[in-house]
Amino acid sequence: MEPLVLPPELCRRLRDAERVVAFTGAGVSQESGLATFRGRDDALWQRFRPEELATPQAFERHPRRVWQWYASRFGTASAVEPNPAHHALVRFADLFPSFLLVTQNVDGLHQRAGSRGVVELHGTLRHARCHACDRRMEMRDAVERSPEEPPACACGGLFRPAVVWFGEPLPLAALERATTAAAGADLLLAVGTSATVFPAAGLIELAHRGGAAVIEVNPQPTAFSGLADLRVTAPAGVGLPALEAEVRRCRRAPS
Ligand code: BV8
Ligand code: ZN
Repeated sequence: MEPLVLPPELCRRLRDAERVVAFTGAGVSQESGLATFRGRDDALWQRFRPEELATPQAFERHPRRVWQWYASRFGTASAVEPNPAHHALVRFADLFPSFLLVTQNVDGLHQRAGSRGVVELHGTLRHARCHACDRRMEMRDAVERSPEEPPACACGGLFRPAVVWFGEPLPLAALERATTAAAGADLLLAVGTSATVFPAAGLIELAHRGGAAVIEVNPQPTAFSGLADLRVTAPAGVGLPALEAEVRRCRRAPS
């Protein structure tokens, strides 16, 4: 990737930035070997339509099929490692007085890389929860106990992955935390997201309207590329370390 050169104005804004939000999607885990949802030809949704699998209706109609898809995704996510993009985001947290990592991903790789206080807008594959009574258990135990079909809960309901499906509300506390941080941010990094799923994707516009500088790290353009102050058109595992070097250079600059 050609060396990143930040326009002086952006360098100044990075130097003075205090409140930073990183907003990530499936693209940040792509270099770990996890398929994304859209874009690439190995995208998950190419093989399955979201309506078929990532909805409560799909689970109620085909519990075994939906459970097996998530059990397999849990296995895959457990078998891969965080990549340089995840590790760069851990280091970003030390560059600014206030840093919040908000992810749409359910793979837990940010936490495994060492990121703390991660806001998971779309839930997590690490846990299963009862579709009827919300009781929780570790996904590892649930899949071990019942790889082929959703385990039954003592209440008679079925366990499902603790992710947010289409048509389901996002966890209120997570959404409020992310919304407040984005609205008050000086800088928002949008990394590896097609920004097509709402209300999560609305965070980018919200930050921009609140006066934040927006930097997009994505090899492809997205619907929000037009409002980005900088586009790093590279894989996140390459683009984020390069951006980190530039941020360090700008923040050493005399204020
Ligand atoms: C809800 C969890 C209402 C499960 C997922 C407006 C407002 C509110 C809702 C809507 C609205 N318009 C439409 C809706 C409905 C819907 C929606 O947004 N639909 C879309 C398809 C139009 N939203 C919902 O249903 C949400 N719920 O609003 O409920 C409500 C309120 C009250 C009461 C009842 C109901 C729930 C949405 C959550 C769905 N769950 N996932 C699971 O993971 O299986 S969504 C799924 O898509 C994942 O979470 C994923 O993260 C997310 C977004 O995808 P991305 O992460 O961006 O990934 P994608 O593959 O799309 O893009 C990857 C990008 O990376 C690409 O741009 C690619 O170029 C780039 N890339 C590739 N390689 C790299 C890279 N970048 C960097 N480096 C690389 N190496
Ligand atoms: Zn139950």
